[in-house]
Amino acid sequence: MAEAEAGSKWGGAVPPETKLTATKQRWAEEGRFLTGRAAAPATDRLPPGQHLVKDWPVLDLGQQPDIGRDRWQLDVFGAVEMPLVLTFEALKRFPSTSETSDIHCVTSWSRFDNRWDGVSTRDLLAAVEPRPEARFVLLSSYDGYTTNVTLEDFAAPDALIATSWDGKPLTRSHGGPVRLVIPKLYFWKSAKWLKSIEVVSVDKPGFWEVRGYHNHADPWAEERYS
Ligand SMILES: Nc1nc2c(c(=O)[nH]1)N[C@H]1C(S)=C(S)[C@@H](COP(=O)(O)O)O[C@H]1N2
Ligand SMILES: [Mo]
Repeated sequence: MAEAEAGSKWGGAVPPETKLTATKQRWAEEGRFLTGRAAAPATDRLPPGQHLVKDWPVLDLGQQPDIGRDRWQLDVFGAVEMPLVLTFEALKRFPSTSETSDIHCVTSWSRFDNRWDGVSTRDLLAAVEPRPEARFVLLSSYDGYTTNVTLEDFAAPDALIATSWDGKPLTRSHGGPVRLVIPKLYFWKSAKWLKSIEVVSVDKPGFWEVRGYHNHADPWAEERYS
């Protein structure tokens, strides 16, 4: 009703296609990095087809928006009782949480033991109060990037709206001042330069999801491509 009439703010401008974008889309078509192996035993920290790196690669669409903390805002809206527009200051008034987790990127690198500080997605959801019909979450970023997750995955106990990594403010190249982190999914679901969170009843694929990437993205099930 009102929500549908207002239309979705999610989507917005489509980011430009880059060489990397085209390459990654081709990998999806070719099934690149698929091992066909069963998921590793739960004791193994490295999901199938992944290799460990010690550095931290930067991956994005080639546009790194310069959003200072003073200008950054997060719009939380959709199927919620209490929509919010949060400034960085307002975000900081939420209880802070710290999580150490592993990164698994679909391009086959994994990085262990990343310490994130920020606000738990559960605490944010508790503040906006999702309505009974809420089932999915659409993320939009300041570079025009979008991605989609289920409300359940968004609310994973170790998922957070991160403002720092390894005890230091999140750098611009890694999505600062604020990014999403959902450790249980491939890293493309962890939107950098987070701009809005739309809670919805009907799912809608994001930037990579419409380019052949899996809608769910569980690294342990090798959900790389659709
Ligand atoms: N806003 C935005 N978020 C994004 C992306 C992007 O292009 N734009 N790329 C995704 C992909 S594909 C990956 S692997 C990770 C990379 O995060 P990093 O550069 O901090 O390693 O960010 C994800 N989040
Ligand atoms: Mo990625």
